Amino acid sequence: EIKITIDGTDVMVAPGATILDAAKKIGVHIPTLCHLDLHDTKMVNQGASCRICVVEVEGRRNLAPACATPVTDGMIVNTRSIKVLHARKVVLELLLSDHPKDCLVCEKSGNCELQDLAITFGIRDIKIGKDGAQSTYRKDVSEAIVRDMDKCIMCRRCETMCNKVQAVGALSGVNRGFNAVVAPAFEVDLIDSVCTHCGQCVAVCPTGALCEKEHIWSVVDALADKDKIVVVQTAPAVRAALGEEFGMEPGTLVTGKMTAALRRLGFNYVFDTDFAADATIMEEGAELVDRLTRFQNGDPTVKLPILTSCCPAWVNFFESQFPDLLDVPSTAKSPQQMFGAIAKSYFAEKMNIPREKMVVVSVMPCLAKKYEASRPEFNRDVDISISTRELAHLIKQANIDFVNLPDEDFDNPLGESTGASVIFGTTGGVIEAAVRTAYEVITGETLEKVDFEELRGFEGIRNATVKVGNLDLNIGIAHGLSNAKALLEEIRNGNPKNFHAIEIMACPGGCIGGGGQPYHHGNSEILKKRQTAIYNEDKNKVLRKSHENPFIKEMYKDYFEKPMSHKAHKLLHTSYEA
Ligand code: HC0
Ligand code: SF4
Repeated sequence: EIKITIDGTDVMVAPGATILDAAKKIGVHIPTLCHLDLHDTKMVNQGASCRICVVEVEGRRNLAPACATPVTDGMIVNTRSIKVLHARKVVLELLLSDHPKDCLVCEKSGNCELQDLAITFGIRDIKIGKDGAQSTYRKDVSEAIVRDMDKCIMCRRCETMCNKVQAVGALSGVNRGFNAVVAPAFEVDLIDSVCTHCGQCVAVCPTGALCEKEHIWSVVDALADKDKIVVVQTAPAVRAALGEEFGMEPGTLVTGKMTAALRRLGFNYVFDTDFAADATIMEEGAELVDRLTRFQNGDPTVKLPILTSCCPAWVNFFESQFPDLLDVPSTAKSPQQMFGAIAKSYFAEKMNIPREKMVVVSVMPCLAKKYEASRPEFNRDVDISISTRELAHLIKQANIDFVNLPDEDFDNPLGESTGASVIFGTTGGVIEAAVRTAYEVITGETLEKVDFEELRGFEGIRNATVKVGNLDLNIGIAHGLSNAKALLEEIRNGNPKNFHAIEIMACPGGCIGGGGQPYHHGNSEILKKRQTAIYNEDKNKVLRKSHENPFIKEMYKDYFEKPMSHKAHKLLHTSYEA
């Protein structure tokens, strides 16, 4: 270990640690901007480009960036000398000198790390470059993400996220000087690039350079239109994070308050994506059982492993990067899209609501769901998709005292769900839900212990073997697209681990860490709390297997007949395109 002194306090750290690491150990806060420690992925964006973290090191003439300066034995560091404070102020003024001043109307306002620093440092005037020209770049608006490079500070966090964590490779720094921006290859728009719309770049961007495409006012308009029946569905992961937007502790489950808030906002039916997640298990589970049976009967054409298909960023990823494997994933639509299709067929017919009168709104932890809803093959079954953050804005602007709301239940029939569907919101949950149902279908026995601990956790790639009757079911799980890519390459190379089923979620942690969730700044402790909340909701449910949902049973009896029926294929399944 190495001893260094920071602001008069001694600290011992391992060789290779940076001054920033050492300062964190003793609770000395050094401001950072470009630096980002993505704990859950073990990745660090260490650009050392913004220089806001500079400190004074005794015996050195120049200030040192704390994030990129390794400690040496006996080092004496001052993090708050007048020289340091002046340097940070100049750095900030330089950044702000070429930054738009429309903070009041910026989507990141209140969540912007540059704005926070300007507040902390009491910046009242930006003297540098006062009358100079500002660099400008065209705005790029996709279904999910808005890129406003005028607000980019070239911290490169999005690049690290897009290239290293997600292995997507859509964003990289181009041009020099005033023209420097982060952009897709050949500076095309995101929609024309390999972007999967996962939204993780938005989640880590410290400023308003990368934001989501908002639809708050379309929802308000729909709610105000007396000719419309507005139906809302809420994704599993939203209930585990929405409370954070109202100052509640991470990991607080707000299912009942969320439902109450949606009712007060004026939605005609407050339903749950979880209902459709149960339907997904019926369809995907049946597909899994079908493929396994054919496999055991020696059918050489059967494709294994089956891959989950509920994450639209993942679907986009395999469509563009693994076009040779398009027949491997399940053809089941995602729960969001199954819900839309069910609402506008089964439910609409039951209630006698004409399709053109119904507006389906989804509340998702995800930005890719906005893109998914816009895919032409889904015929706008989901009209509007908003994020967890956007729902929080809607609740705040409607003056609803969220924290003090009573707990209310979802409406029926599309609001009833089982514990199996709730766990969809975390990495490992979809496959655990599928196993709970597949086990009973294959063995004909009742599954007594529904918790499959071996499928849970946060490791980027996990695998487990679950005994299902006389079959050893080999399961793979990946979250984060670089992990997904590694697993997919194994499949392309002959599936040496003999996986039968693989769950993939694009975002680190699964949907609890989605690009539309309250900003968590890579903090894995927050993700863990959200995950615990999800497993608690499952534990507290009376019914914990999708096929036990009484309203799912009724729907199949009255409408779809059975999983993978002709009607189910038409409404609940899809196909993929390279
Ligand atoms: Fe997810 Fe989903 S679990 S993808 O992360 O499958 O967004 O929460 O809604 O559709 O259910 C997101 C979350 C969903 C879907 C479900 C799945
Ligand atoms: Fe969206 Fe979930 Fe996929 Fe992330 S993991 S892109 S939040 S569906």
